[in-house]
Amino acid sequence: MTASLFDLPEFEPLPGMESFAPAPSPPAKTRRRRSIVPVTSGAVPDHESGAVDAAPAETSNADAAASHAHTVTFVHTADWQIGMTRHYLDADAAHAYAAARRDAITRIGAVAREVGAEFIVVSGDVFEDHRVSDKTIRQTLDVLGDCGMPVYLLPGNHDTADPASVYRSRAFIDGQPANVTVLTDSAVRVREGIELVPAPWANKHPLTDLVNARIDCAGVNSGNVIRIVVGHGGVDTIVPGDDPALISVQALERAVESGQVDYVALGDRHSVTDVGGSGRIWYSGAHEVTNFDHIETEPGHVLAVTLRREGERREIDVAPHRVGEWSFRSITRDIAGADDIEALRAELEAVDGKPHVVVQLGLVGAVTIAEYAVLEEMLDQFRDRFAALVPWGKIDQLTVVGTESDVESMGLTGYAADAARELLAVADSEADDAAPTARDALALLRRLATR
Ligand SMILES: [Mn+2]
Repeated sequence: MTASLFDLPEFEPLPGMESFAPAPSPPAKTRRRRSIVPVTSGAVPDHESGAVDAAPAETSNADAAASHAHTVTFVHTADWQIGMTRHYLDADAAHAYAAARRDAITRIGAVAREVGAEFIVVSGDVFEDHRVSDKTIRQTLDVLGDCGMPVYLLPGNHDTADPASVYRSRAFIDGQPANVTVLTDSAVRVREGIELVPAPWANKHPLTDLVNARIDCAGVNSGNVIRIVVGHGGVDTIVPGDDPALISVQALERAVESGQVDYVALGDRHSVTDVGGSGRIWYSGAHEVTNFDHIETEPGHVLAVTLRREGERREIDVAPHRVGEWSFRSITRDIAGADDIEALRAELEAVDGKPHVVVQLGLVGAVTIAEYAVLEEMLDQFRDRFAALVPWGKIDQLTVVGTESDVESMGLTGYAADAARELLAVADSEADDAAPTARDALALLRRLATR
């Protein structure tokens, strides 16, 4: 098991592990302020250090101190996994979903410009894997080129920086826009006073806490530099187990507390998550949903981060912005008759933006053959209207209860009536694997017979 539990496409929490998966995350619209003095979130003055450097010689002590102050605003995002597909989407929906995941990058660029960001960091898993098509790579690079500011890409566990890496492909190298940088182990000086400390994945099974190892390498931060760590993987306070690659939150907090680093921009977990108690260690979450809402609680966001550092005095402002448009919803309902079917109809009807919503439905209970036929006809219609409507694996276990009189009411005779009775016996048996198929066949038979 690698440290990247949360981006496994179909990861379901193990029994008793539910409490680990969707850790508390802030409401999307809440602005998180931890500033000593609130930082104005608009455009960051282009070069306050430059401006102060140019100030006349009679500057006061306060001005002299300010000459060492640095402020930066940037956008933190991760886990785009461009090229990802979901098996439950048909061709149309899959196409729309892929396009949405690209369009969300365009919205990230817009958010970045709106908040006055100087750059965008993508904390790993930019691409789904090494096999993404050249077309996907080229289209992604075009969108990145249009962001209008530097974009730093970190190789994560899906897009490791190994010899077969996407980043070494001809399509990537030929198409790489000037504003796009693939991060390596080397620290990056964005500009005076602003530094990135990246911890890329060189292979899929690191044997150490890469992020804290890179922080150790970066050493003491004596120069009043704003240091932004860019890392990927599971943290030990959320992911259970003893994987040596798990990132120690305690070590991160020490680095933050001591002033060695100012912010840790993490990727791998698809829900936006404030890690630990410092308010300076975050997962941005995926920019667009990748899994159902009982697993991913807050995907579809990016974080606008403003950091200010002036000697001992440090300020931070972290604000989530919604960029995702799709949602994957898990719904379970007990169906015990016509009223419950109508309630479900009303609930599904009320969902906004159906072409961008995938519903996973777990129905339990018991219905008559006639009710089941109504339910199936209703779900058929919704299947056309939602991006997808799929049964929720083992949870979906509706029992069809029927009697001889149900079969008689279909008005069938001869072989057809015998077949209906046979199907009824199978549909009623809880143990039979063919029960769901028998149930569907009965409902279809009823719909055909009562037309
Ligand atoms: Mn990952």
